[in-house]
Order: sequence, then structure tokens, then C-alpha cells
Amino acid sequence: MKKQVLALAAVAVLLAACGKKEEPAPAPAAAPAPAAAPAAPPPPPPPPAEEKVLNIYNWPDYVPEGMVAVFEKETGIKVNYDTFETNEALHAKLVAGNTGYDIVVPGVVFAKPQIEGGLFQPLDKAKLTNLKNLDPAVMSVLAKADPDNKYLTPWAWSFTTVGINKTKVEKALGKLPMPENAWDLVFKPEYTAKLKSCGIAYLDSPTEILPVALHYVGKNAYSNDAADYKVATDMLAKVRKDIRLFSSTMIDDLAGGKACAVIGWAGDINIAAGRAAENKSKDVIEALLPSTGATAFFDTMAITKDAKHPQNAHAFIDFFLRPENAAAMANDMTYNSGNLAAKDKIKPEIAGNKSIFVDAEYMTGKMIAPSSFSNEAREALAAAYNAFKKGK
Ligand code: SPD
Repeated sequence: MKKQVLALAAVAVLLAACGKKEEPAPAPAAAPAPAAAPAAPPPPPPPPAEEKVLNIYNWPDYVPEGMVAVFEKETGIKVNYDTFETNEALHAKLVAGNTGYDIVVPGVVFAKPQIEGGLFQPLDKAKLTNLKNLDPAVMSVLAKADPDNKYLTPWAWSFTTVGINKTKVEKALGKLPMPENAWDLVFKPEYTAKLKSCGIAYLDSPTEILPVALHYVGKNAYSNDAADYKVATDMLAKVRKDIRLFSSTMIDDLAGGKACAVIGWAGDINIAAGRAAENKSKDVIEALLPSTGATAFFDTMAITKDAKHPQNAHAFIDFFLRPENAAAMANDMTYNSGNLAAKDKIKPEIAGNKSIFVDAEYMTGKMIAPSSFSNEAREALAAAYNAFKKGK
């Protein structure tokens, strides 16, 4: 009888623990009291307060004047802001580790292997109230590198293309008409031989030049096949002697007169156009939309895996994702922000510039979507590019 009473008491405890609404069997006075439910664990302690510092590593000419100062004033967080000029330079720093940076801004072409290599920490989306402002179409491009959008938010997007000082190019070409395909200006000896007098500049980066050269010779822009690189560099070798500069500073190169034709970023080429106008130059600088397409790029904010100020990093990312800040970036830096809520704050002259807000027809029919290279392919690309640069 005593055994039966104990068994009934145990079932009662179990049912109570499962939250079932059954009448408990009356426990005789002699039965042991049911064990008390374990106390809920105490809530985790709040994260230790971070020092009021944030270290950001971004591309040059990418943040509107005064924007960082507004963030500093609003939050009391002191921002140290450094810049890099190529994805290769950022990648080398990230792989070496201990960068000291909290936020970095890689292009998606590099962000994919960086995520896979564990170089970033996942975003705490609860801290990013402005994620809702982002364009789902842009987020789905980022998701190709970052499934479920766990690590990346957009800074800006644009495309790598041909930029020209139209006035100087037309003069240097003389009777030779402008080609139908703008890439001919920088890849076809017939044109480069004429433009070398006013200066041709290429971006100084294997993962910028090889994709557009591969596309020009009819190969996949993001081919992982070293045999394709040979076809592209054979084409490049024919114009090597006509290239004056390898540089990532096309704003100065175009606006300052060092080059009349560049392979560069549409946004920076537009900045050069504005700079020339400010300097009262009558020359017309243009970012072209080549008839065979251009390579789109998406630069993204990510928090490094060993960031010392992750809360401040989240605060800055959320600040940048405010519509007014994304719009200021687009208006001042002539890049597209990927922020849908910023759309009605874009100045008409920016919204109407087809090399910033590219037509849907060109986007779907011509623009080459970003992809990624394998680690081995990136090494082969660098070797092919360096041999081309040395003129071998
Ligand atoms: N002035 C800002 C330039 C940003 C360029 N990012 C290029 C990424 C790559 N393909």
C-alpha cells in the first residue's frame, strides 16, 4: 500500500511538471512532499559596457562629409576611420587577423570566402531596427554570398566600367569614331594606340581587371579556369604598352588630367565628373554603359570576428541604414545605397543619372552579376595579372 501511494505521488509530480490540467491524487499526509520545481536560471549578465570607440575600415571617397561626426556627437562614440583601396588589400589584412577594425566593407566577391573562413561574426538583427529599410532585391544578391543575410548589410553598389574624359578622348581619336562597345577604348589596340597620348589607367587589382577582360574575350567573368586567364592576358598583353597607370584613384586621375580613359568604378567616375565641374573645367567626364555589359559590385558592412566594439559596430550600421543617411551617401558619393526607404530622398539629378540608377533593361539584360573565385583561382588570377603588369 505504501508503494502504491508513493507511485501515485510521483505521477502527480510528473504531470504537474508537464503542465497538464488533471486533478492531482490527494496525497496522504504521510507521503513525501513533491520536489520543488528548480528555480529559473538567473538572466545572463548584461554585456560589459564597451569603451566608446569604433574602428572602421572602408574604401576612400565613400562616406559623406560630416556623417561620421554626426554619429560621434549623437552617441559619444569616437570613430577611427581608415581606408583601403582594393579588396585584395582588405582580404590580406583580414586573413592575417588582429586587424583592430570592428567594421570592414568588403565587396561580395570577397565576402563569400571571408564568411566561409570564419572572419566575421553574425549580426545581432535585434539591434538593427533599420534593416527593414533595405531593398529585398539587393539583399537577395547579398544572400548569394551570405545565405540568410546573417553577416552582411549593404554599404553601396555600382559597377566597374569604362570612364572617359569625353572631350579629350574625342580629340585623341581624331577621325576614328567612338566604338560601339566602350570596352574597345581600353582593350583594342586600334583605340589604345590613340588614347595613350592622353593616358589610359586601369584599376590596380586582379579581381577588377581580369573579370572585365575575361568577359571581353567571351569567357565567364568569374571563371575559375586558369586556361581562360591565359586567353584574357594574351588579349591584355597587346595593349600593355599603351597603359600609363595602374591606380585605384580614378577621381584624381580623370579630374586631374593624368588619364582620359580608365577602367574604374562608375561612382568614382561620377565624382570625378563633379570635381571637374567644380574646378570650372569644360571637359565632360562620363561613366559609360558598355553595350556588352559591365561588372556590378556590392560593397557590404561586416563585423570582424574579433571586433572589440561589436555593440558600437551595430549602432553605426543601424545609423547608416537610416533612410536619410543612405540617401546622403547616394547623393554625395554618387553610389546606389540599396536602401529602398531612401529612394524618395534622392536628388533628381542623381536619380536621373543612368550610370547610378541604372535602367532595369540594362540591369537585367547586360549587367554582369557578381560571383566569387575559389582561393586557388584568386592566386592564379594574381599571378596572371602581375605577369601582365610586368609586361611578361
Ligand atoms: N570610392 C569608393 C569605391 C568603392 C569601390 N568598391 C569597389 C569594389 C569592387 N569591385
